[in-house]
Amino acid sequence: MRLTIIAFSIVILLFNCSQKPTKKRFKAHYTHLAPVVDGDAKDSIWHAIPYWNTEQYTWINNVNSEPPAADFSWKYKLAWDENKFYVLAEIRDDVISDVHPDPKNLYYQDDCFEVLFDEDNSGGDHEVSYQAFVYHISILHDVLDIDTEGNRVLLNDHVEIRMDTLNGTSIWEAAFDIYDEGYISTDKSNPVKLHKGKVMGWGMAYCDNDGEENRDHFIGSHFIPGKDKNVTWRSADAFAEVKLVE
Ligand SMILES: [Ca+2]
Ligand SMILES: [Ca+2]
Ligand SMILES: [Ca+2]
Ligand SMILES: [Ca+2]
Repeated sequence: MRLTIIAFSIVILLFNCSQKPTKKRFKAHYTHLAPVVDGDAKDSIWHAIPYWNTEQYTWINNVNSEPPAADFSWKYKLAWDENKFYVLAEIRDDVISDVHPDPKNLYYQDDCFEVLFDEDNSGGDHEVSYQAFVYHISILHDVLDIDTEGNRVLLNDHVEIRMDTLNGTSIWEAAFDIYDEGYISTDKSNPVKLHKGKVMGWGMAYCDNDGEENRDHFIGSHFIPGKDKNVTWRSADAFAEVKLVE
Protein backbone atom coordinates (compact mmCIF):
# COMPACT_ATOMS: atom_id res chain seq x y z
CA MET A 1 0.00 0.00 0.00
CA ARG A 2 2.82 2.37 1.00
CA LEU A 3 4.71 1.60 -2.21
CA THR A 4 1.56 2.28 -4.22
CA ILE A 5 1.14 5.68 -2.57
CA ILE A 6 4.81 6.59 -3.23
CA ALA A 7 4.54 5.49 -6.88
CA PHE A 8 1.30 7.46 -7.30
CA SER A 9 2.96 10.57 -5.76
CA ILE A 10 5.90 10.30 -8.19
CA VAL A 11 3.51 10.07 -11.15
CA ILE A 12 1.65 13.20 -9.92
CA LEU A 13 4.99 15.03 -9.46
CA LEU A 14 6.21 14.11 -12.96
CA PHE A 15 2.86 15.18 -14.44
CA ASN A 16 3.08 18.57 -12.72
CA CYS A 17 6.71 19.10 -13.82
CA SER A 18 5.74 18.45 -17.45
CA GLN A 19 2.93 21.04 -17.40
CA LYS A 20 3.86 24.45 -18.77
CA PRO A 21 2.29 27.31 -16.82
CA THR A 22 -0.86 28.53 -18.53
CA LYS A 23 -0.27 31.71 -20.48
CA LYS A 24 -2.74 34.50 -21.10
CA ARG A 25 -4.12 34.02 -24.62
CA PHE A 26 -5.29 36.95 -26.74
CA LYS A 27 -7.27 36.76 -29.98
CA ALA A 28 -6.53 38.38 -33.33
CA HIS A 29 -9.41 38.53 -35.83
CA TYR A 30 -9.21 37.76 -39.55
CA THR A 31 -9.68 40.61 -41.97
CA HIS A 32 -10.53 40.23 -45.67
CA LEU A 33 -9.47 43.82 -46.22
CA ALA A 34 -6.09 44.97 -44.90
CA PRO A 35 -6.38 48.12 -42.78
CA VAL A 36 -4.67 51.19 -44.18
CA VAL A 37 -1.77 52.07 -41.88
CA ASP A 38 -2.48 55.77 -41.54
CA GLY A 39 -3.12 56.26 -37.81
CA ASP A 40 -6.86 56.45 -38.46
CA ALA A 41 -9.17 53.77 -37.04
CA LYS A 42 -11.81 54.11 -39.76
CA ASP A 43 -10.94 50.73 -41.36
CA SER A 44 -13.74 48.16 -41.48
CA ILE A 45 -11.87 45.56 -39.40
CA TRP A 46 -11.37 47.96 -36.50
CA HIS A 47 -15.11 48.69 -36.54
CA ALA A 48 -15.93 44.98 -36.84
CA ILE A 49 -14.01 43.91 -33.70
CA PRO A 50 -16.52 44.75 -30.96
CA TYR A 51 -14.18 44.93 -27.95
CA TRP A 52 -10.91 46.48 -26.81
CA ASN A 53 -8.17 44.77 -24.79
CA THR A 54 -7.52 47.03 -21.81
CA GLU A 55 -5.61 45.10 -19.15
CA GLN A 56 -2.28 46.58 -18.11
CA TYR A 57 0.40 45.36 -15.71
CA THR A 58 3.27 47.43 -14.32
CA TRP A 59 6.46 45.53 -15.08
CA ILE A 60 8.78 48.32 -13.86
CA ASN A 61 7.79 51.18 -11.56
CA ASN A 62 10.52 53.83 -11.10
CA VAL A 63 8.34 56.41 -9.32
CA ASN A 64 6.76 54.32 -6.54
CA SER A 65 3.21 54.90 -7.71
CA GLU A 66 0.96 53.32 -10.27
CA PRO A 67 0.23 55.58 -13.24
CA PRO A 68 -3.18 57.31 -13.17
CA ALA A 69 -5.15 56.88 -16.40
CA ALA A 70 -4.08 60.23 -17.85
CA ASP A 71 -0.39 59.39 -17.24
CA PHE A 72 -0.63 56.05 -18.97
CA SER A 73 -3.48 53.83 -20.11
CA TRP A 74 -4.23 51.98 -23.32
CA LYS A 75 -6.73 49.98 -25.29
CA TYR A 76 -6.04 47.95 -28.40
CA LYS A 77 -7.36 45.57 -31.05
CA LEU A 78 -5.57 42.83 -32.98
CA ALA A 79 -6.17 41.52 -36.50
CA TRP A 80 -4.46 39.38 -39.15
CA ASP A 81 -4.58 38.19 -42.73
CA GLU A 82 -2.38 35.71 -44.61
CA ASN A 83 0.41 38.28 -44.95
CA LYS A 84 0.43 40.51 -41.87
CA PHE A 85 -0.44 40.92 -38.21
CA TYR A 86 -2.18 44.22 -37.42
CA VAL A 87 -2.34 46.26 -34.22
CA LEU A 88 -4.49 49.29 -33.47
CA ALA A 89 -3.62 50.86 -30.11
CA GLU A 90 -5.06 53.97 -28.52
CA ILE A 91 -2.62 55.12 -25.84
CA ARG A 92 -3.15 57.92 -23.35
CA ASP A 93 0.23 59.36 -22.35
CA ASP A 94 0.35 62.88 -20.90
CA VAL A 95 3.89 63.69 -22.12
CA ILE A 96 5.32 62.30 -25.37
CA SER A 97 9.08 62.21 -24.94
CA ASP A 98 12.21 61.04 -26.74
CA VAL A 99 15.28 62.37 -24.92
CA HIS A 100 17.81 59.97 -26.49
CA PRO A 101 17.91 60.91 -30.20
CA ASP A 102 20.19 58.01 -31.24
CA PRO A 103 17.65 55.19 -31.87
CA LYS A 104 20.15 52.55 -30.65
CA ASN A 105 20.95 54.32 -27.38
CA LEU A 106 18.71 53.88 -24.32
CA TYR A 107 15.69 53.50 -26.59
CA TYR A 108 13.82 51.71 -23.78
CA GLN A 109 14.16 54.78 -21.54
CA ASP A 110 12.21 56.93 -24.02
CA ASP A 111 8.54 56.57 -24.84
CA CYS A 112 8.72 53.22 -26.59
CA PHE A 113 5.95 50.96 -27.89
CA GLU A 114 6.90 47.28 -27.82
CA VAL A 115 5.29 44.40 -29.69
CA LEU A 116 6.54 40.86 -29.05
CA PHE A 117 6.35 37.88 -31.41
CA ASP A 118 7.47 34.28 -30.99
CA GLU A 119 6.28 32.80 -34.29
CA ASP A 120 6.38 29.13 -33.25
CA ASN A 121 5.46 29.82 -29.61
CA SER A 122 8.59 27.93 -28.53
CA GLY A 123 9.35 30.17 -25.57
CA GLY A 124 12.96 30.21 -24.40
CA ASP A 125 15.87 32.61 -24.54
CA HIS A 126 15.95 34.97 -27.52
CA GLU A 127 18.52 37.55 -26.44
CA VAL A 128 20.96 36.87 -29.30
CA SER A 129 18.73 34.94 -31.67
CA TYR A 130 15.79 35.57 -33.96
CA GLN A 131 13.72 32.76 -32.50
CA ALA A 132 11.56 35.55 -31.08
CA PHE A 133 11.38 39.28 -31.79
CA VAL A 134 10.75 42.21 -29.48
CA TYR A 135 10.12 45.24 -31.66
CA HIS A 136 10.94 48.42 -29.71
CA ILE A 137 9.20 51.18 -31.67
CA SER A 138 10.11 54.79 -30.96
CA ILE A 139 7.81 57.77 -31.40
CA LEU A 140 9.98 58.53 -34.46
CA HIS A 141 9.00 55.11 -35.90
CA ASP A 142 12.41 53.51 -35.49
CA VAL A 143 12.12 49.77 -34.80
CA LEU A 144 14.86 48.12 -32.79
CA ASP A 145 15.80 44.63 -31.58
CA ILE A 146 19.00 42.70 -30.87
CA ASP A 147 20.61 40.61 -33.65
CA THR A 148 22.32 37.21 -33.53
CA GLU A 149 25.66 38.84 -32.62
CA GLY A 150 24.16 40.71 -29.68
CA ASN A 151 24.17 44.04 -31.54
CA ARG A 152 21.29 46.48 -31.55
CA VAL A 153 19.79 46.49 -35.02
CA LEU A 154 17.16 48.60 -36.76
CA LEU A 155 14.39 46.42 -38.24
CA ASN A 156 12.26 49.23 -39.65
CA ASP A 157 11.41 47.13 -42.71
CA HIS A 158 9.58 44.50 -40.59
CA VAL A 159 6.71 46.80 -39.76
CA GLU A 160 4.72 49.56 -41.36
CA ILE A 161 3.70 51.94 -38.60
CA ARG A 162 1.99 55.25 -38.10
CA MET A 163 1.57 57.08 -34.80
CA ASP A 164 -0.34 60.32 -34.39
CA THR A 165 -0.97 62.21 -31.16
CA LEU A 166 -3.79 64.59 -30.35
CA ASN A 167 -4.59 65.98 -26.88
CA GLY A 168 -2.60 63.35 -24.96
CA THR A 169 -3.97 60.39 -26.91
CA SER A 170 -1.84 58.59 -29.48
CA ILE A 171 -3.17 56.27 -32.15
CA TRP A 172 -0.63 53.61 -33.13
CA GLU A 173 -1.53 51.57 -36.18
CA ALA A 174 0.89 48.91 -37.34
CA ALA A 175 1.23 46.05 -39.84
CA PHE A 176 3.89 43.47 -39.00
CA ASP A 177 5.60 40.91 -41.19
CA ILE A 178 6.05 37.75 -39.13
CA TYR A 179 9.41 35.99 -39.41
CA ASP A 180 10.33 32.58 -38.07
CA GLU A 181 13.50 31.57 -36.25
CA GLY A 182 15.38 31.10 -39.56
CA TYR A 183 15.33 34.85 -40.22
CA ILE A 184 18.64 36.17 -41.59
CA SER A 185 17.78 39.49 -43.22
CA THR A 186 14.87 40.95 -45.14
CA ASP A 187 16.87 40.36 -48.35
CA LYS A 188 17.32 36.65 -47.64
CA SER A 189 14.21 35.75 -45.64
CA ASN A 190 10.51 35.70 -46.41
CA PRO A 191 7.80 36.40 -43.84
CA VAL A 192 5.71 33.36 -42.92
CA LYS A 193 2.16 33.00 -44.21
CA LEU A 194 -0.41 33.13 -41.42
CA HIS A 195 -3.41 30.83 -41.08
CA LYS A 196 -6.49 30.40 -38.94
CA GLY A 197 -5.87 28.57 -35.66
CA LYS A 198 -2.18 29.48 -35.45
CA VAL A 199 -0.97 30.31 -31.93
CA MET A 200 2.08 32.53 -31.51
CA GLY A 201 3.94 33.81 -28.50
CA TRP A 202 2.88 37.44 -28.25
CA GLY A 203 2.73 40.46 -25.98
CA MET A 204 2.70 44.23 -25.94
CA ALA A 205 4.35 46.82 -23.71
CA TYR A 206 5.00 50.53 -23.37
CA CYS A 207 7.92 52.37 -21.77
CA ASP A 208 6.53 55.68 -20.47
CA ASN A 209 9.04 58.53 -20.27
CA ASP A 210 7.53 61.90 -19.34
CA GLY A 211 10.51 64.15 -20.08
CA GLU A 212 13.11 62.95 -17.57
CA GLU A 213 16.25 60.96 -18.36
CA ASN A 214 14.60 57.61 -17.59
CA ARG A 215 11.20 56.00 -18.06
CA ASP A 216 8.70 56.25 -15.19
CA HIS A 217 6.96 52.97 -15.92
CA PHE A 218 7.25 49.89 -18.07
CA ILE A 219 3.71 48.60 -18.65
CA GLY A 220 2.84 45.25 -20.18
CA SER A 221 -0.16 43.42 -21.57
CA HIS A 222 -0.09 40.45 -19.21
CA PHE A 223 0.99 39.30 -15.76
CA ILE A 224 4.58 38.10 -15.38
CA PRO A 225 5.22 35.98 -12.28
CA GLY A 226 8.27 36.43 -10.08
CA LYS A 227 10.14 39.47 -8.82
CA ASP A 228 12.06 40.40 -11.98
CA LYS A 229 9.45 41.39 -14.59
CA ASN A 230 11.89 43.03 -17.00
CA VAL A 231 12.46 39.79 -18.87
CA THR A 232 10.58 39.86 -22.19
CA TRP A 233 13.56 41.51 -23.98
CA ARG A 234 15.56 38.31 -23.48
CA SER A 235 13.09 35.48 -22.77
CA ALA A 236 10.02 34.42 -24.71
CA ASP A 237 8.96 32.32 -21.70
CA ALA A 238 7.54 35.59 -20.34
CA PHE A 239 5.41 36.27 -23.42
CA ALA A 240 1.65 35.75 -23.52
CA GLU A 241 0.02 34.08 -26.56
CA VAL A 242 -2.20 35.15 -29.42
CA LYS A 243 -4.51 32.87 -31.41
CA LEU A 244 -5.47 33.77 -34.98
CA VAL A 245 -9.25 33.36 -35.21
CA GLU A 246 -11.98 34.06 -37.76
CA1 LIG B 1 -6.21 52.96 -40.65
CA1 LIG C 1 3.00 59.48 -19.07
CA1 LIG D 1 10.48 30.75 -31.30
CA1 LIG E 1 5.41 59.56 -22.02
